[in-house]
Amino acid sequence: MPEQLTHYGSKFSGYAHKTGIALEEAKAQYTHVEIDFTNKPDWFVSINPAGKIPAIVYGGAAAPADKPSPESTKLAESAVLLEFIADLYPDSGLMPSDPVQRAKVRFFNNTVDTVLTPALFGWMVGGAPASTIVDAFKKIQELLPENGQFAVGDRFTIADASVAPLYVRIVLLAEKGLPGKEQAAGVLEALSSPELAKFKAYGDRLAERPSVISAWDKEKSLAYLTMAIQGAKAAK
Ligand SMILES: N[C@@H](CCC(=O)N[C@@H](CS)C(=O)NCC(=O)O)C(=O)O
Repeated sequence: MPEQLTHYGSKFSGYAHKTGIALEEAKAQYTHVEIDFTNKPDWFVSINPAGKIPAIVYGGAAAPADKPSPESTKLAESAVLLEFIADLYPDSGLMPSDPVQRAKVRFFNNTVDTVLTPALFGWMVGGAPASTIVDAFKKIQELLPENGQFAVGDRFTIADASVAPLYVRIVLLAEKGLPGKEQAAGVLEALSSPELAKFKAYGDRLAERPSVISAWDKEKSLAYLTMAIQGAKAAK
């Protein structure tokens, strides 16, 4: 039986969206502490010295969010936390038990982190063209199994929790015509083409998942991302 778990996240952070989804999928018992990462409380560095969300405080006696029990363990980094949540709840299927499937989950997540994430930032604030995102989508699509609804088969895993926050944000930004009309239109056009049909069906399936919907605040995310895009444009 897992011990007490406190999740420090934000409903408008893409990284914390990943861990929020995993906790919901695991049906974990946990306390969510909302941290505005654009204006963090001073005490938060005692939870994660790097000052970043998501973070998890695990174990020890129940205590206030800003003064966790000395017996608790403080953990950070979304990739680490996704595996930790899967380890705490092995029956959730968030991490398969088969070694080959486990390697596939990790390879999928590595592709999300090294290909799709930089593509999103380049497209969103760096002026990169739509093809940057489209090429990254194609690389993810190549990893999808021939049969199966999710990243590595028929069960939702932390691979799906990892890519979903990026997919929903890219679609949202593209639908709103951000970061630029041409960049947005190119992504939407590619998503409605047969070439990306399999990836789009997969992404849309994730977007409809209750865990994916409940672990973010779409309006706040849009406001934050719009501000980030405008800030980057003003700095040029
Ligand atoms: N590599 C980290 C990145 C986390 C991250 O950058 N979080 C942002 C919010 S989306 C944050 O906390 N930023 C505040 C800061 O850097 O001070 C992870 O995967 O958890």
